[in-house]
Amino acid sequence: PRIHNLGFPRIGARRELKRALEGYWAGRLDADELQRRGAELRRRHWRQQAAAGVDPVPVGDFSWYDHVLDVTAMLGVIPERFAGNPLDLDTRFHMARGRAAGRPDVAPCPMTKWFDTNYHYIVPELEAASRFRADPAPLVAELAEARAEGHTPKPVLVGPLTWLRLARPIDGSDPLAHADALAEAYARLLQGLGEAGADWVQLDEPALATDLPQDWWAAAERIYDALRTGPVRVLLAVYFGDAGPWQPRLESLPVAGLHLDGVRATETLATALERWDGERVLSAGVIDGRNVWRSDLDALAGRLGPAARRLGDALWLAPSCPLLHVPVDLEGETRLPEGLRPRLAFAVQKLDELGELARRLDAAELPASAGGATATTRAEDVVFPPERLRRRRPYPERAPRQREHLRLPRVPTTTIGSLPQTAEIRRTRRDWRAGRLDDAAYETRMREEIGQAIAEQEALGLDVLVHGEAERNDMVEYFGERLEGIATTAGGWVQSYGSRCVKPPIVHGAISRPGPITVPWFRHAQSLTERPVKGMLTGPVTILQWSFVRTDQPRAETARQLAEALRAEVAELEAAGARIIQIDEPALREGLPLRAAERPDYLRWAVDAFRLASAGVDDSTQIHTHMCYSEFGDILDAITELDADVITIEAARSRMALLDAFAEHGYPNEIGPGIYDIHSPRVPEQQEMLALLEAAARVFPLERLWANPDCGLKTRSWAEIRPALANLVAAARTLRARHED
Ligand code: THG
Ligand code: ZN
Repeated sequence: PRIHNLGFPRIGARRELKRALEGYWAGRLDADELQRRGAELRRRHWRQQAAAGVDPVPVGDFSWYDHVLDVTAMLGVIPERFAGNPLDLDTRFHMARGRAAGRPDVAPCPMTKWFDTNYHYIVPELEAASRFRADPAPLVAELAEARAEGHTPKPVLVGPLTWLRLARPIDGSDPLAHADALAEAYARLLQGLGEAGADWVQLDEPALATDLPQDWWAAAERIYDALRTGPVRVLLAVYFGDAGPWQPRLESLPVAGLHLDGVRATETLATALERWDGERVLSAGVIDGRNVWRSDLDALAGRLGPAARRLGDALWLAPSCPLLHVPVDLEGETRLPEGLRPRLAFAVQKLDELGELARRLDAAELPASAGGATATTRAEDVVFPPERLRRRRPYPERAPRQREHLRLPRVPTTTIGSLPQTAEIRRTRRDWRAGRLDDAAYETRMREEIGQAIAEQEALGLDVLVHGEAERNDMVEYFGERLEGIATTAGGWVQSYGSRCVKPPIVHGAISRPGPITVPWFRHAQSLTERPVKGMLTGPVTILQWSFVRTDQPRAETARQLAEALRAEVAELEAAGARIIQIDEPALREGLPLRAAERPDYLRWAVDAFRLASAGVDDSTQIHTHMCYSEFGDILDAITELDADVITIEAARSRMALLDAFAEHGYPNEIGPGIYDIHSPRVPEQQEMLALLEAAARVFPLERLWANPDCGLKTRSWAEIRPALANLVAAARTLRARHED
């Protein structure tokens, strides 16, 4: 068999792309230097892949900001407010980050999650009047680069169906009306790539692995039919699942090659391997592109042996999906726990595995038996003891006890948890990690930061305070570093969006809590004020969702173990005097399976995990949760079932549209719809926030309403948040006075 790769991480093993981008945006690097550094990364990545035996190599997986945006630009679909050449790099940066040539106030295109990953793409904006002007020039240039380096390049593009499915019709028009024009535009792109010497072109169609309505399938058939006569061979890549009931329809699309996800859809690939006739290429995605574990090559060789002998070079081996979602290289990870490293494979190691697998198959070194280590228990078997999932009394009976305990005004003011991470705080943490600052000095500095944070909040007149989270980098990494059974890496960066990356922790064993995590910081903060300070935790589902997790047990079991550890932390916070404990679950929504049929099961154990973490407290202790980046409409039942006393949500941007959903559905407990959009440097006026509060007060009684920003304040500066929070406090006070009775 041949081996190929659907896509390599673009960020660079040392985040070279991030450095280059941020240097360019800050004006420290000129466009030539930026281009030089990008070319250097591409060259290095092609060499690394070729060294592993990958042939052809992917081209077009590199992107300056987002590969969906690159295709949008090559299709020439750019919103009017960004008038400019869509193929100019700066135009793409403007679309991604806001601003337009000479105009600082132009809103960026929306950004949202790429399927069920932590990667964010720039949403194409489409209108009835949109027209395509296809030009593959940027990709053609990279193609030439790869050829000059002696590689056989395989251009990679987000496929037409997926692009159209992800596009947002801003005028409410039907995106399918563009299907034929889009097919023509893609045909033109393929034509250009063929003329530039491409043999194969990979079209990525993960949308075919979601619940796709019948008319969309009809469109897929029309579009691929229109592409069949072009000069290039199309490799259609479906990943993150299979086509479900439409799998036969997928397999009969007129393409020269088909890639299937053998990790998420193992059975579907097995069936295809059995009956593939060898006239078309079958790409078997057998190495997990969504996780960091080494593969069981013996088992894979066993599974693939017969098809490999029969199909020869019509069988291609690949990772299950592009390697965008895993870190680049294990090299340099020297501080992992004993015995973990040999179990891990990052992108470079995954390609080595593919090479090794191909060698074994070619040498017919087939093991007698096959069978990899997969989970032996199922999610249904994971037991969340029911008696530990319920607060003692229902919310209406808890609320008066909490009121008694907390003595807060109506519509209390608070913030979500994090306060500005100043350059000073970052430097302190860096110095401590590098050993330039000892533990005692670090702790002293952080306690000073907490002291300042408490004083600032008291001066602003906030009712419920936070310690500010100066000691935390990424919240998930922070908890990962402090729990047993979870490892964190030195440089295992994965792109989240643009130049922004995260280092997902690796859950490799049984999770336990060796000692208190947040309690000493809380205790210090609460000792400085009479007002309640919130204990601040990240929830079990979010830690799970933003980590690499074990595959030898169900995700539900990992969530349960996380919840037990957090429950112990909650108990200790309460014992230390916390009257309010917030457990954030921003990733609850994104954990939803791509297929509707699998969602109820997920929601059941996700809700149970939150309740296991939170329900152990006294009825007078108030549990808060916070969610953002989400459209909550379809999970309102689950949100209600969390039974948090208070939920704070992102709402300011949508001008409280979200409230309608809550109003319609009904939400029985307390709610803090964000009235200050923290994603913008703008300082909202008191009147503006008051209007949002009044809108909320029409839906919720004042007794169940809170006033707070949309999200944490760590990305903002004190100069921005001081006046904004002062206005927020004033707005709440005005509201209270107006509604005195
Ligand atoms: N943590 C984790 N996942 C996330 C978020 C998070 N996924 C969704 C959303 N938030 C993604 N948003 C961001 C926002 C900022 C950054 C990363 C993801 C970010 N990262 C720093 C950077 O790239 O410079 C590195 C952070 C660090 O030093 O640890 O700013 O909040 N897990
Ligand atoms: Zn948030």
